[in-house]
Amino acid sequence: MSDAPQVGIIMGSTSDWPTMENAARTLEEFGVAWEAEVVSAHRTPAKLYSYAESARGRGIKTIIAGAGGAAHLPGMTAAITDLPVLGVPVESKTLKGVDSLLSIVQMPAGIPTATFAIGKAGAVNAALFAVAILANESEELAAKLAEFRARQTSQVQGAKLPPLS
Ligand code: RP5
Repeated sequence: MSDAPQVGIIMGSTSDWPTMENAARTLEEFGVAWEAEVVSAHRTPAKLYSYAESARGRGIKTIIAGAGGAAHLPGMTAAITDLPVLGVPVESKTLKGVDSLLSIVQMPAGIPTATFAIGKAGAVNAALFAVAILANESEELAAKLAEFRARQTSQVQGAKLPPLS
């Protein structure tokens, strides 16, 4: 697989990294090359524009965008590029990420922005979704994804509940 990043992970703040590194870790498990940057829709709007506008030309196939609070980063990114944008609502302190979720999920018709679960589950699933997108063009990646799913199924099938405490 090529070393050039195929997935761009962006987030509104360094404070989002503990959530978003779960996406990076998941991509690593599949050997998918990624890049990560802080790109804020409201603090660095010019950087957002240049990042999103240049992404396709740099070989990026899909962008995972995480943000919290008034989380307009995923939607704004999707407005600038027609690459698939996978939005991760980061858990906020005051509203527990419900604000982030609603900010990302309620895009008006015309600019689709995929929306995942709040927090770690969303970051992991966005990465798995990115792998699924890339797997359409890679038999090697499709096989790895099938293996991952089979392994997960057998782990659950073999799970033992603890005795009553
Ligand atoms: C958003 O504001 C970021 O995505 C982050 O989740 C939130 C808080 O940012 P900091 O104040 O921690 O930098 O833009």
